[in-house]
Amino acid sequence: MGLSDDEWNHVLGIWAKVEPDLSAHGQEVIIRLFQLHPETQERFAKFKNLTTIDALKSSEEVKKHGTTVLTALGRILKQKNNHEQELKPLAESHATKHKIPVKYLEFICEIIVKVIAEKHPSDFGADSQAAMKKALELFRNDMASKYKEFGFQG
Ligand code: ZNH
Repeated sequence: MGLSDDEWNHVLGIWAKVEPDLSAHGQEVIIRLFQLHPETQERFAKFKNLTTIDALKSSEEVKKHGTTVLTALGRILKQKNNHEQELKPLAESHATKHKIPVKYLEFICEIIVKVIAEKHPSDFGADSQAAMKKALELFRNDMASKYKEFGFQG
């Protein structure tokens, strides 16, 4: 089920507040993902050496990856569900190369909502949060169905 115009306005409105500081948001999301779900860090050959919270926090590579992830996600959200072109290459790499289970996408989406809520308490009210959760659910569902097209059960 899609989002209404009003819901998309909420999603893109809060995203406009996230964008000016995308790398700090991205860094926080990645670090929290690794802290809460250590098995996710094992998927990254390039982050295996970062074994302490201080190492994660001071890593420019982590920051850079966080920016990459949120930039891609922002591009997808801005398509308001007409995201086939943006989603397909991402689904392909995550299905065939990185092999990232849908469960891990759930983890990161939940963390994204929490990080935005903490950083923007007065701009991310209940309606916006609900709209963002719905948009991320659409994203995950479409990733999951594309995964299957690429032969990955997720
Ligand atoms: Zn991911 C990579 C996005 C989630 C893991 N990613 C990546 C990139 C991007 C992204 C854009 C680059 C390009 C390619 O494709 O490769 N992600 C993203 C997004 C999301 C994600 C948007 C959601 C939201 N990932 C994820 C998760 C995980 C991952 C959850 C795990 C757990 N990724 C990954 C890896 C990689 C990537 C491993 C590779 C890295 C390097 O560089 O090495």
